[in-house]
Amino acid sequence: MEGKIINFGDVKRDKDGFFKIVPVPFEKTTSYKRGTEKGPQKILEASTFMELFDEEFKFEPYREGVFTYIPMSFDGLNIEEGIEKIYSRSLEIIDGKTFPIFLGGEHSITFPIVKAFSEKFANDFTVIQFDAHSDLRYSYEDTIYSHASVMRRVVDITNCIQCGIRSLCVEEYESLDNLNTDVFFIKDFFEDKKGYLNRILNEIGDNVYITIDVDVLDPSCMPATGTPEPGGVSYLDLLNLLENIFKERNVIGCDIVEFMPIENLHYCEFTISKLIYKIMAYKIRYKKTYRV
Ligand SMILES: [Mn+2]
Repeated sequence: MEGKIINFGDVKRDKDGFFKIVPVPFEKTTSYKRGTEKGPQKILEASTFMELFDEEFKFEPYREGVFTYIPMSFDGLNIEEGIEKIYSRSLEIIDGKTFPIFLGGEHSITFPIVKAFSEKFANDFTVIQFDAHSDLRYSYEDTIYSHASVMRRVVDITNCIQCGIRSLCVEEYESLDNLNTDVFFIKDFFEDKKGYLNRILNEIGDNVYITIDVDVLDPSCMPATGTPEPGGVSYLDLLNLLENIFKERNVIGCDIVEFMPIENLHYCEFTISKLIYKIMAYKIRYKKTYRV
């Protein structure tokens, strides 16, 4: 484990807090470059410099209570053992009353987390993925638990909507008709942003889990990721989609993955830290006005 334990936002660590921040610095299958294991610590460090007042909603989201877990350790574990550890830890954390936010690490962590949610929520939820890549390969580099095949595992558990997609291989494209998922390509977003949101809302159930691969953002605002793809959404585009999803549905938890810090490019960790705080603000702002 690296560094000292920081509570997100540098507020009092509240074990009964509504928000559970779970650092999962798992990195065993990244393809091009390494460094996502340092993501959670950098995000937590940046969060200590954030203003805690949300100027848009005029409240302080942290007042619902924040508890950041000690980062999980994967030393000496192989891929399968790491996945199993994330699954059993998630089962302990998910209680249906608090709101967990998992910080990757690589995208592989989403499968064991969703598997744990499926036990608690009896598969009665949709997974919305924000990502440049569809991650639907059956396996990649000799493992079915690769970050590049994570959604292929997830679509076997529950139905999915994939947003922001602009990179996939022919095998993935040809499999789309047979899989429990809908891919919404990025081009459709830039042609009609409102229509894109409505398509998402039309296809999702009452309960939603959100997985955000930071490479859904355009590399101009988020270069700090292992496999960046040009032509992504802006920070404000992403916030707008998220806000409307929180407004219209019951979001049960989320993860933010594939952040790979770049030395001396600290705006990236500040961007993600603020993104997480806005998610907390949306959850509080809308949870009392909409309930399934
Ligand atoms: Mn991706």
